[in-house]
Amino acid sequence: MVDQFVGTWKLCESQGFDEYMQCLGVGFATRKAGAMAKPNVVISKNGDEICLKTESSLKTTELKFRLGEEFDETTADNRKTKQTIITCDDGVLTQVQKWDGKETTIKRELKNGQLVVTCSMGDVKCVRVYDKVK
Ligand code: A9M
Repeated sequence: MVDQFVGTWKLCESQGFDEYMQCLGVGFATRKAGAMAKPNVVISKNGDEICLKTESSLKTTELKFRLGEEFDETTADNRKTKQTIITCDDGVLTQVQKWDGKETTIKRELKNGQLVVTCSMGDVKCVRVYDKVK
């Protein structure tokens, strides 16, 4: 059920983000900018189209997608992914990104009223927690 994710969320905790960005291949300066950013994530729905907007003073990205339908994506660190797919099962929104023969998974789920985002690539795991602001 995607409806539970709809709202505006603000980053409040982040663990392992620098290591995860290194694993993605993000350079030093961009990693420092990424570490400083305290983004808001705005999730909305229009029919079966979902919009996931990540807003920060440094950069804003917006994804519009339908569950289970592949799309190409340009990420905040400028990777050009092919056939990104986002599915929702058992209350977990799972995004799989593929680029240059690499793959990462971003899972979003609600725990105790917070949005918990777990990014994994190989053995590297990053957890980012967002509080609901509205
Ligand atoms: C997340 O909290 C985790 C998504 C992980 C995306 C990793 C992309 C690397 C970011 C590179 C930083 C670029 C500098 C601009 C700062 C913009 C802040 C964006 C950080 C995500 C929940 C949000 O869906 N995703």
